[in-house]
Amino acid sequence: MNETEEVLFEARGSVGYVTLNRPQALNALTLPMIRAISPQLVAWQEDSRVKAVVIRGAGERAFCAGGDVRAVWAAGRDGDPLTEVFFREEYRLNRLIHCFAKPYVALIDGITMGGGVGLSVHGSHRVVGDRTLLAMPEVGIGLFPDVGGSYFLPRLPGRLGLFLALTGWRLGAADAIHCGLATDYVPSDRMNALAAAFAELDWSKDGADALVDGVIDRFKAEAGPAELAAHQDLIDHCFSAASVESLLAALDASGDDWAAKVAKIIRRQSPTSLKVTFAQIERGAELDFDQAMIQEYRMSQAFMAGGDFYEGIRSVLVDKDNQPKWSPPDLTGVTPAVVERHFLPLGKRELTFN
Ligand code: QUE
Repeated sequence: MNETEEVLFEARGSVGYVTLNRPQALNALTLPMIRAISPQLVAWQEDSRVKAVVIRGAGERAFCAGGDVRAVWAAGRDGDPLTEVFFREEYRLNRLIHCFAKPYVALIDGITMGGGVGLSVHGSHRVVGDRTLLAMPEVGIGLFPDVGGSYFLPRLPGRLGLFLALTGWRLGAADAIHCGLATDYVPSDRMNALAAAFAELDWSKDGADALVDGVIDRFKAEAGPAELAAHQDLIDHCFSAASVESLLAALDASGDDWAAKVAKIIRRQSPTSLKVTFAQIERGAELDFDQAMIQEYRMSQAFMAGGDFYEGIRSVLVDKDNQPKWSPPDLTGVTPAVVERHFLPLGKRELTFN
């Protein structure tokens, strides 16, 4: 069994359990964790004794706060190849989960951002709890909503995907279900019992998916009202605009207090990230999963060659001043040619599978 201290594996009953085990770093996903999880998932997929996989985070605060972007930041500064290797292997793991042939149950009862969304949203069952705080906040660190965001965001109801991508909006349990990012709500005080119940199943009785559904049905509850449901019409109207500038104008013109709050959040994000992400979501609607991941790998490498990612990590995670100085500082400086540069093929460095 391929195991590091940063991620724990256990086979119990007919279930493979993965525990992300860096609670002091909100279980942020490192390259060694990716390199441990990927072969273990392949082994469990091929092992007929294993009927399902359950993934969770150690500790009560987080499922997974994202990719270990601080390590990637340091690598970029030092000219270390981690800036190429990390995204390649993370996106291949996202694809492995997307293609996983057995039930894959993610218990996302805590902070789940970026890379943590990539470890959960592509699975068959995503269970949220009272501690869930789910977001794709990358435009706030001069990056873009990756880990398959090109694929899953354009496929959310209405214009929610673009709204989440450009705001980094933090979803609780009810909103995560409203958006379709989560499948079920289980109260946090039942989450450990839920996790344990899968190992007690008699898998000879029924189809694996139906059995997993049946267990979750025994523990689930109503998540309550989703805040975003009340704003769906406004979101769908404003985020159907043809550009970032015009969707901001639509939010301003709505005269709605909540829309003003949304516009203010968007205006704090990296202008480059905003315009590139707008194009990413537009193009992603037309791509299949593998094409989406290839597009994202191109984008990741373009962002590594730019400046806003380094400034974003500095301001949010290193100096923590939350005063990023984006370059260019406003949307007018981000020309169509600059956007287009983030989608160029990479030749021999292109993302491949297998
Ligand atoms: C946007 C992000 C991330 C973020 C904050 C953002 C992200 C990420 C982390 C993070 C948080 C705590 C840690 C850590 C990383 O924060 O992707 O190592 O201990 O991983 O605003 O995309």
